[in-house]
Amino acid sequence: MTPQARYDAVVVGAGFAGLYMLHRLRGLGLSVRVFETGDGVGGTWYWNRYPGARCDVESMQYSYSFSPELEQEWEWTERYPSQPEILRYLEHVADRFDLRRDIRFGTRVTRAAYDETEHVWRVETDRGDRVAARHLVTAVGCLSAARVPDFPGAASFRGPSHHTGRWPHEGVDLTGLRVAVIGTGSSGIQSIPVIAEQAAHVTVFQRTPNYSVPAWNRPLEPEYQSWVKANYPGLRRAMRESHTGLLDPGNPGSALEAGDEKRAREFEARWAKGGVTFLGAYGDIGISSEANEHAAEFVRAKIREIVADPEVAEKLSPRNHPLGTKRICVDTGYYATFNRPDVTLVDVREDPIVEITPTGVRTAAAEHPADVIVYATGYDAMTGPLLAIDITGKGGLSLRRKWEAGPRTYLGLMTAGFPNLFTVTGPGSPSVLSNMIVSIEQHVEWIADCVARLRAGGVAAIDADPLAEDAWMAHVNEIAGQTLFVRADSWYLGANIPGKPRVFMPYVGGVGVYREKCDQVAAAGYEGFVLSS
Ligand code: NA7
Repeated sequence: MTPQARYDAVVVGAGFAGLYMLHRLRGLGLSVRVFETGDGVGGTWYWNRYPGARCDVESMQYSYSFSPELEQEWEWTERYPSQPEILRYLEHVADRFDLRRDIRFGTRVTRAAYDETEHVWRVETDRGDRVAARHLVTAVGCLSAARVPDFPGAASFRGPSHHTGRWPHEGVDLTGLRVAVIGTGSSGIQSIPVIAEQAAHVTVFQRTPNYSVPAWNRPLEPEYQSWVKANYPGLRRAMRESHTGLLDPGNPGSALEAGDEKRAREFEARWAKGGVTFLGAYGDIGISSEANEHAAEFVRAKIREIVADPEVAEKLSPRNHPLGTKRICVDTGYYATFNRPDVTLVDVREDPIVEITPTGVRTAAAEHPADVIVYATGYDAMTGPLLAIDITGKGGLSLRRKWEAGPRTYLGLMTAGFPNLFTVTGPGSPSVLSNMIVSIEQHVEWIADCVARLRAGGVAAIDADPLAEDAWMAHVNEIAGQTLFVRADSWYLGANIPGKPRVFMPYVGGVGVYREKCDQVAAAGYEGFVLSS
């Protein structure tokens, strides 16, 4: 038997989080092994190669801040970065910081078990690796467990079918084909206009219409890029202290107190600017149904303005959830695409999908022929990628068991009973409600500092105190309950996965407030954690 390789730390995943985690831990002089399922770096941006894939956070804000040199040398080309550009950026980062030599690609971690006698994690992979490490960091992404619904007959379909998050690397030529797209979240909304340009016909199967705001994407103005680069330190600080990790601080005023005219002006200005900061028009949009309805109706009016057929416009108009309670989408020509004669919208609440046939999609009312099916059907968000690994902590406690009724963490960083296991942007942290890069950097830096202090102090293990975890979970739930978020059947709540517990997973308190809390905990000698030598 070969002796088990030993590392100071194992990191799972080589996306934005895993790459930076590796860099920081290596900077502390630790031996680190990263395991990555993909054959290259990039995580989300390695997998999501569907037509039109683009980030909805602006380029100048969707980048690492840890290296001023990197920040200055990288040139973004568009207001919103496309998937290929983000992937190029991450490949550059991997090369620049010589990260690849510690990453094992094409390797999925299948199991991780905590060995209490030695205070190490024993990690296994699908390639037969057996390694041990004092610290285990999951950097597995929040939207990486792709989900294809279990439609009857799906296997009988004769043509190719692709989930947007598992798009073939060589691309898919849709020229002249009939394409069925199922799902109208961000991935559907971004890809449908691009697919429609190529395909002979597109049939869009929509279960829930979403609110979408124009991106007004364009080449990045060189003057703007230079200005941001010259002012990065202050701008990054503002992002870290903000609510969402974005530069737009949002208007704290009330939509209810603003008169009709002022409100319309504010919404128009934000629509004209484009992007997710539409949500920041008024401070009460996220908490008052009445305030929210003003913003929602503004978007519906825009849909009616853009879409020529009033019946189609009505079908595209979201009415069953408040604006922003499912992730708001940012599009390029989405609504206008439905004015094309070769694009058909099917409302599957009215006319449900019955089965996939060898030649298309059959709904209760009709057969929709298709040569290709695109599943833009989303992810088992946040917990999916973690629970895909068989993780067992102290006393053989399995994470799947512990989280049966929903994820439980202290600060979204650790879960009691699983010592030395850290989760980057895990449930219970701002994570998907924020600019992910800001949240990733904050977690990575907190974890690296923690590991350094534990090692310096001869501490063998850190674990969350169950009481601190209970209190944190109560707080996470309480503040989510004060918002409209809990009113939508969203993936934030696990509602898109049949049987998944309905628990609001991310922390809505804001990245600035959250960072302060994490820093206070560390400054107080890791309050709420149990340290053992
Ligand atoms: P999303 O946002 O989860 O969207 C998935 C879409 O697929 C959504 O419209 C779903 O409708 C639809 N869906 C899921 N299951 C079905 C079935 N069974 N039948 C019909 N339609 C279905 O995933 P995306 O990939 O678009 O975006 C993920 C995130 O990436 C996004 O939020 C950004 O953060 C970036 P539903 O709304 O559940 O009724």
